[in-house]
Amino acid sequence: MKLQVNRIEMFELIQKSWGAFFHKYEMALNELQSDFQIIDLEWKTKFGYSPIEHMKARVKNPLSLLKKMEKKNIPFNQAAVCEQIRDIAGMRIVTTFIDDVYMLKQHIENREDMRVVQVKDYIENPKASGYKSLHLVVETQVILSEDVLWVPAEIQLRTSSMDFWASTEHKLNYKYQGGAVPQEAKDQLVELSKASFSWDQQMSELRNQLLK
Ligand code: 0O2
Repeated sequence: MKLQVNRIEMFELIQKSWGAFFHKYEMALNELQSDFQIIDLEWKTKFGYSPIEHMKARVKNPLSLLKKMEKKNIPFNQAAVCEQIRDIAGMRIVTTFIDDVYMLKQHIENREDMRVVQVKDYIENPKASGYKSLHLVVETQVILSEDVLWVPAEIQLRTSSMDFWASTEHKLNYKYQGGAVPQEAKDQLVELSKASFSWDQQMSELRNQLLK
């Protein structure tokens, strides 16, 4: 019961007085969105093809942030949260083909205004749930009038079919309050993830044949 009260108090505190803390993450997402919009436009004009199907950005909401702090046992202070939670700014980029995911990774690694600090390849090593995606934890440069910030952000790269699987699975899990999903349904989700990956692979093969 006490934990519940604490959570409510902390939630209210975050909502009331952490506004300035979230600003740098909003700025970082503005930067990232504009960077990838430029890349999308440039590739479309130059090559007639952009690997980016669509993208989405979000700053983690206070409740989701609190849950993560509890899960990771992070003290309730901004410095610790900033240091230990790297996905407060989150960007998802959805591509057509698997190769596009790795092409974008390469592009991000080559940029001077982003530093890749961690790579989690859930395409090569899917999660037990069947989740597939490539996660890059980056620090992105934000130039202020009198300062330069390097703000942490997580970029999730995945194909349309991985995205379809992840958003559907998320909705199904949410319906079951995250945990009580029957084992049979979990097994089915893993199978569906494999099936959708096979589509991804076949589409890639088809593209390679046509490009030849
Ligand atoms: P939301 O709503 O996206 O903010 P770590 O920091 O490495 O100790 P963490 O942060 O759990 O651990 O990292 P992980 O597992 O690499 O990535 C977490 C994010 O990946 C999740 O964000 C989801 O967006 C996505 N994700 C991971 N596993 C699954 C899964 O099984 N199904 C779906 N649909 N998505 C998954 P958040 O923070 O949970 O939420």
